[in-house]
Amino acid sequence: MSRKPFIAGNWKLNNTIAEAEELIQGLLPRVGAVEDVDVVVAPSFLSLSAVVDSARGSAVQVYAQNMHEKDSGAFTGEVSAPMLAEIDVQGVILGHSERRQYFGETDRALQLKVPRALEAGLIPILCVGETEEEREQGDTERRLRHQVQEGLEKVPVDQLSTVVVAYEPIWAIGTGLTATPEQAQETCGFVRALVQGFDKEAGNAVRVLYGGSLKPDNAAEILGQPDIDGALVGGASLDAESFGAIVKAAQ
Ligand code: G2H
Repeated sequence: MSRKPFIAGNWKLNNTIAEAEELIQGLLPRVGAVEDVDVVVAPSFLSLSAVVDSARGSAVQVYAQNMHEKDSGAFTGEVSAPMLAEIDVQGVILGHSERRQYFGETDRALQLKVPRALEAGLIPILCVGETEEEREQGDTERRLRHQVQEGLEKVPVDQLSTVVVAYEPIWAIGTGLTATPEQAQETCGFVRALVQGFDKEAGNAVRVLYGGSLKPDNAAEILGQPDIDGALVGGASLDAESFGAIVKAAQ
């Protein structure tokens, strides 16, 4: 099964609108015409419109970093799927470990967010991953099973392979530590098997990404693993040259 590689830059809480504009302008000559890889950037909410406008007509897709599971209501400070779709955002990162860790994002909320994103025409990137303690205690598979099963439980079978799943070992995020290619392959293969447990064909087709301190110098080895279809890139996505090099490594 050949799956289209997928490289997403998660800009996290970085870049003013002016800085986001500058970054996308630096990226477009490098990756704006790439057709054989899905290239995604995820700026902060405030920069989304500006980046969508700059990227229009290019191959770069613009995603949000989060959304609420409800379309509207008394949820101060939140943004909904239809609001993102209205400004031509194409997808959304959901359940990033920083949202789970610092903002109390739960598997239960994700169970609602993932199908809601799909209904609004957004491609969800469902993030899963274990802590260092969970890995040391041999608890990685139990944790991932729970996250994948809750996150995908309410997704219609015919839409399962539209979801992108990002495996991000929490101990490797922004720490400079990277899973070895063997560790990353083994765990991404396990994530794929979990999706195959819902539906064999969807599991074969679903894109599984690796995330956690991915850089140009370790990208080729990690992206060369059979069950790794791309990457969710944080720090290295803030530099146009580095992100361009990672996209190239995926081609
Ligand atoms: C993991 C990753 C992108 P970084 O959070 O989501 O960030 O590459 O900085 O570890």
